[in-house]
Amino acid sequence: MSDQDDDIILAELNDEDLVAQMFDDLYDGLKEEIEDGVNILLGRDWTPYRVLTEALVGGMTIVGNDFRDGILFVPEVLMAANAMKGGMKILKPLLIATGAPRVGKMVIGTVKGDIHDIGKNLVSMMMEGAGFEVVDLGINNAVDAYIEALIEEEADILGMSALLTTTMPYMKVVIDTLIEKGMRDDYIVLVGGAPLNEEFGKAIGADAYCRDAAVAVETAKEWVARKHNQMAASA
Ligand code: B1M
Repeated sequence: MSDQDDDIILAELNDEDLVAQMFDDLYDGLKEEIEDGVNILLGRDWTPYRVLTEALVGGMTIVGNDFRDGILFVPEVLMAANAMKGGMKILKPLLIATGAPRVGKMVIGTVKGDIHDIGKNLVSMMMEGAGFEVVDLGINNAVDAYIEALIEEEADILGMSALLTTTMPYMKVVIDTLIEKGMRDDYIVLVGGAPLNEEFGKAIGADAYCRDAAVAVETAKEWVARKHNQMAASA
């Protein structure tokens, strides 16, 4: 960090400059600065959702692009991810504290072989904020972990996340196992992650592919309502 950066007082920056500085701080993996920035924006009446999407996800997109282009490497990206998690930790209770009634329960996890969890965590937070109960299985989940949790938790929704082209096919293994066990129709299956698309979601037999966390919430609400209507019609 340069001497000039040392002199920057985040609270004295206007919103636009503060967000730009937060992009730099996220890029540099400066967790404390990110936490300060989040608190300052919240103090300026930014909604938690706006802070999350504009300041944190915006910054992470730059990190992602430079990782892709070989400008950043794994250790730097880990530092950025750690800084992002610091910010998300502050926002989580605020996103959840909406007082929304419980609308359904989701078991979510990143698939076997994959340790990316930022997007999944974001989906969990947004789902909780929208009134869903979320059981987060973490990363690197084999099929048995999903199935045990679905049964034990009496969940309505299975959410799976994958960020690697090498791990996304594992989602089909999970769905095929649900079919083999005669359990597929008991759950709404939603999938997401940067390398996926609508076509892939359909091909593996998921109910829907969710482009981002906001779409995951809307899709989950839609499918839960649809399921309730079907149950009411057949009663
Ligand atoms: Co990794 N990584 N990484 N990485 N990493 C990617 C995914 C990559 C695209 C970067 C790149 O080259 N260009 C690339 C994958 C290439 C490919 O498969 N085609 C890649 C690679 C190659 C790797 C390693 C193999 C690198 C190596 O070791 N040589 C390695 C793999 C380790 C493993 O998993 N076995 C690896 C490791 C890592 C870190 C550990 C350093 C770190 C992860 C830290 C962590 O998650 N705790 C990391 C990171 C941070 C990334 C990038 C830069 C950012 C991912 C991220 O957090 N995005 C990523 C580049 C990129 O995506 N552009 C990259 C922000 C997040 C908010 O977005 O996760 O897309 P995203 O989630 C979104 C949506 O996709 C959707 O909603 C979310 C919120 O809006 N969504 C869902 C996601 N899951 C959902 C589930 C749902 C619904 C919606 O269920 C209902």
